[in-house]
Amino acid sequence: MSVTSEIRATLRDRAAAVLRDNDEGNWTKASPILYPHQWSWDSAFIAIGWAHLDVGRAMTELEQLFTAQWATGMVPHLVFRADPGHPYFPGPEWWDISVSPAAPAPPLQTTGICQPPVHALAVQRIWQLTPQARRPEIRARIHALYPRLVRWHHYLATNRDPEASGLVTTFHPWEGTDNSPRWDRALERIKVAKPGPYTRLDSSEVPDPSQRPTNWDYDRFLWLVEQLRKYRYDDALIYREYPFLIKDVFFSAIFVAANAALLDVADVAGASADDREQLTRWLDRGRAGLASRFDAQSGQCIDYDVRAGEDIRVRTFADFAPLFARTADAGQRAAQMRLLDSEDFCGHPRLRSRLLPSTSPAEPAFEPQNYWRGPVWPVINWLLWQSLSLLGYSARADEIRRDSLSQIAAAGDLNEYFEPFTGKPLGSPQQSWTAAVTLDWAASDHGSEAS
Ligand code: 2M8
Repeated sequence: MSVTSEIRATLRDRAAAVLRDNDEGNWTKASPILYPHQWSWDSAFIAIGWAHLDVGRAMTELEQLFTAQWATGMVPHLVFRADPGHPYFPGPEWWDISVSPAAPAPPLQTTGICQPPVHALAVQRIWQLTPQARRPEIRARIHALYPRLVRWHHYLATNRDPEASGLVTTFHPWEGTDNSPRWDRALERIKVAKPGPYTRLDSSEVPDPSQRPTNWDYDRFLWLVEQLRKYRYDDALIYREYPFLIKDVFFSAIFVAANAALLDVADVAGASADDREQLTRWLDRGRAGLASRFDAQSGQCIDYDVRAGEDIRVRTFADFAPLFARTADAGQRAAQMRLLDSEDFCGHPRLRSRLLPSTSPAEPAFEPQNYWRGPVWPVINWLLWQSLSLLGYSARADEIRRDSLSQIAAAGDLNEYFEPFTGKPLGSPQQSWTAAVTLDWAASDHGSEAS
């Protein structure tokens, strides 16, 4: 299907309408019913979407999120906003962040974990899209937010990487890709996994519960939150005692790209020499950390289970961490590009188009309809598109943009994720981050209308 300028214009209008409908004034619901609060990395993508409509509103999205930053520097994965119009589980009672001295003071309510640091990429994109007339205002706002962004990165480089390995340790599947098979073995090792009684709401809010994590997953997700709460969200204690610690190469790759983005806007923000020096150190360390997890033979980058002391060898989109981190290593790039278009990933004969699925169709754990276990996620493909564009693979990048737009156009409802063989829309409709990347793609015409 070709993406004509007419289709692009329709998509732009629809995507803008989704952001406006989900807009709560100074923050945006991740989606109207399933996710009625402010999620961290969703907000960063959403800010990129807003930047196409109003750069000031885009900055407000990030500024609001950062009001919930913890004293440790952590930006929480979810900020519970008052009166979201729909119930969400698990809510603030389950997290009870009052046990931590680092948590923000009430009435702010958040969770006690975090998500990939896409925020710096958002600031960079906002600045690129800021028209001349608004530059003084936006520059001042970036200047004011920058120290908070540096503190957030400092948290990730220290509390989440006490080994100074360049790899970020994640504490929970909800720190990005919920039921990805990357976590299966680590979750299976958890023996005592019965949390307190609870009632799920999510499975009744999508048309088909088989598109969501299972109850087995939820038992473990919730039990892990109980453990984090027991350790008062104290990172050092968690590191010593807690059963789920993963060196997550995808999260780490976003951190590398985010450090590069903060350096890119350092002049705009009037960054100090100290900040620049720290960011450069984290950037170099992150690159070296990812290189240490790269398997030249398979072309994969491999997560590491810190508790079990073992590699996590499951073929997922996270294998492409070096691409997401925009690696400067030509050998790694070539191996990754070969893997990307191999039958294990985008070259799989049954795929509808060469978009990156969340899990390889050749992987035994692959499930085409189930959340992070197979479907195509527009936001992940947006990250890949950006990286490939920056690395000079413009034709391949443009194909991803075109195929993503035509998939979204055919489905019509700006869904959360898509079935990779048929393109069937799945999960939540009117998902804000899908709308956001649609706006960015629709505006990024590299001169080809093509099919
Ligand atoms: C999904 O996660 C939430 C929990 O945080 C859920 O399933 O209820 C994930 O896709 C996550 O990455 C995303 O930020 C969130 C909101 O879109 O939904």
